[in-house]
Amino acid sequence: MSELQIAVVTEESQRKQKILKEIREELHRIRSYTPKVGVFGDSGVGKSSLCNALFGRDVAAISDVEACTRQPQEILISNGDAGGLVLVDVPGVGEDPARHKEYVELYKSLVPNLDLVIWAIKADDRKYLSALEVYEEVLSPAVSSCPVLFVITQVDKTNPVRGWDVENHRPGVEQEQNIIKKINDISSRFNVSTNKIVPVAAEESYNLKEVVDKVVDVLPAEKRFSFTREAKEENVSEAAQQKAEEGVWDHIKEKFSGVIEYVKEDLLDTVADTVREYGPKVIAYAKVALVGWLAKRF
Ligand SMILES: Nc1nc2c(ncn2[C@@H]2O[C@H](COP(=O)(O)OP(=O)(O)OP(=O)(O)O)[C@@H](O)[C@H]2O)c(=O)[nH]1
Ligand SMILES: [Mg+2]
Repeated sequence: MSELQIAVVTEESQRKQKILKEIREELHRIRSYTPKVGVFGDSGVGKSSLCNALFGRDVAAISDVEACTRQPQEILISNGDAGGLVLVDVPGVGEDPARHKEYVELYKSLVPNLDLVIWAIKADDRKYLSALEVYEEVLSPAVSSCPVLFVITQVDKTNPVRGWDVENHRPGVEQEQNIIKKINDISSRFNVSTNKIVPVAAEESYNLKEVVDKVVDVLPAEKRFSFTREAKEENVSEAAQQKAEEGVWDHIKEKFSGVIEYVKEDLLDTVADTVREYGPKVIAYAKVALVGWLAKRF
């Protein structure tokens, strides 16, 4: 090789190394991202119970008698690994007409810093007029770009209450029909797609996987992984895992569009390097997902 050829090869390899380093840094950033999730809903609808069930950790003391969440409370939940997740538990939406304005201002100041809002409505609650007002002022697509997932809580209390399928921990036939009615009602009142409304019964572990699936659908690509990382493993479906993992790579492809083709061959090794810190399961999964992703996207 001539000196010129050697210089060209060296320059090329340095350029590749630089791109790969930037990709590695971006991967690390999104793998260890700490998402901030706001949980909105009247007092006692089951926000804390839902979070405890979703994340498998004791998020906050659950109270039946007194409203225990008055100030927005930020709770960092973490399993000791990278990232964690911040839950923002906000005081009851539309509970106290006298404080309506104050609450709306509070929500308005919170929302721009949130990656997701979980809006909880209790299955047997009929009067969500003030909640609707708050939603329109604070979170509707006209005023905010924050993704929102509606969760209908305590659906085991749906009429007929005795219709709950105790053995299989799921709604009976009649309850199911009423749950569908409730979904349609919320969909038309809040003007949101039924895809963004999930019925759950946290204390019955009913439909928690569906919540994670839908969260993954409403989050932007680069934030999906961080949410599935923190959810309790049994609540994360394979499809959710796959979408979350693909979200990582779609984000990388988008952010490095123009140069990613150039380092395509080296990406697999980079994956192995970068996910090592997340344990063997993630390595195996990320590799499988990446091979499939490369085949699909290139
Ligand atoms: N039957 C039934 N009860 C539930 C379910 N989820 C929560 N509850 C009960 O509802 C009550 C309120 O639950 P929390 O999780 O404390 O509600 P919260 O929205 O966090 O309440 P605040 O913190 O006061 O705003 C508790 O008694 C729970 O045991 C459920 O899926 N089914
Ligand atoms: Mg609570």
